[in-house]
Amino acid sequence: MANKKAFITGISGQDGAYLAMHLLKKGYEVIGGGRNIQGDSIWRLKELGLLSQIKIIPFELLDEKQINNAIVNGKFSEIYNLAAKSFVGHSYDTPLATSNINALGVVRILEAIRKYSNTTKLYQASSSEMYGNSKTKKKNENTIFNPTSPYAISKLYAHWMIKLYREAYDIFCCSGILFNHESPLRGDEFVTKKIILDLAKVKYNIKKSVKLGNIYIKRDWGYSKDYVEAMWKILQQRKPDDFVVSSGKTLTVKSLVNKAAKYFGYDLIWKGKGIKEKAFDKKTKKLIVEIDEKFFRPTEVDYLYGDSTKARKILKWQPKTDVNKLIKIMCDYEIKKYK
Ligand code: F7E
Repeated sequence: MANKKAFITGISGQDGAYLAMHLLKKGYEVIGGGRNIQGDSIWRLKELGLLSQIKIIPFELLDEKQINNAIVNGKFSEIYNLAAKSFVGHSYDTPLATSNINALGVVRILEAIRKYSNTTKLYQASSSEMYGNSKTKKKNENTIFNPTSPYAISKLYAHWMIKLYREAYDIFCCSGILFNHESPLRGDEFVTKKIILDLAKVKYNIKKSVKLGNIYIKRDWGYSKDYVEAMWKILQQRKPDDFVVSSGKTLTVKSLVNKAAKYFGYDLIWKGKGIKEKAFDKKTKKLIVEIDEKFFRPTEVDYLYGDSTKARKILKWQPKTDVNKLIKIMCDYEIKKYK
């Protein structure tokens, strides 16, 4: 495949790094956009050994002029918009920035494509958070959205704008409605990484305990490396469309803690209720997990479970890594690092 040129916004994030790797393997020229493209923020690209193979340009979803210039000059075949304020918990403290970046930022890209580069294809990172507490058990592309956080609402706005530009202006733009997807490259504040990182710190006596919020919520967790393949496949279809990308299994934060703890040699027993609930190691009686009110959100999505039948059928995509394997990959990574 010659001369396919992809632009990834948010290239320094978990998905940006894995997607860059995927596209380079497919023979793409990869350009990345980032707000802070120096020092620590590009550790993921360094870790995957990609820095010498990609070009990174400063890119900010708030800056219309910069977006226009990047798109006019770049002549990209495909753009993957992965840049966002992505931590749901923070979105309650930053509703304006969240809306401006996650919602209006996408319109800035769509407008630039419509005006200056209308054959460029666009992938938009939509989110399972848009379903919020919708009553449907397994969520697919037709499930009614019921967003319950500033983050989810900003993503839903962008989701509808993508649909509008597809229908009104014939732009090839698509959304992947991705359920939670994790990896060793996940940011430290997201719950999977936080649990595993802190279990490692407890094990090696760097931390007293793992402190968590609501451990009874359920999520459908998959592996980011598998999910970036779906992003690419979405843009290779003849007709633009939206797809749910999920593992099809759901479990509570509490079961994830129990499973991960085993890799650190802990067999957890839980005692107490509500914010007094704690987990101890059965053998040594050592305190491992505590609940801290600080990590509860003002509103919560209790349960997310995705139905990716459409992606499996049309994209011929399916996850290769189930949640148990994902936990092992993430635990092995931290154990190696901390040992
Ligand atoms: O929380 C609960 C928390 O922050 C998962 C983003 O990629 O996926 C991600 O959003 C759940 C929530 O991810 C703690 O309340 C309990 O219910 O790992 P998370 P998220 O909010 O689901 C979606 C699909 C996205 O689009 C987002 O960009 O775990 N939880 N205790 C906790 N969460 C955190 N972070 N920390 C805790 O201590």
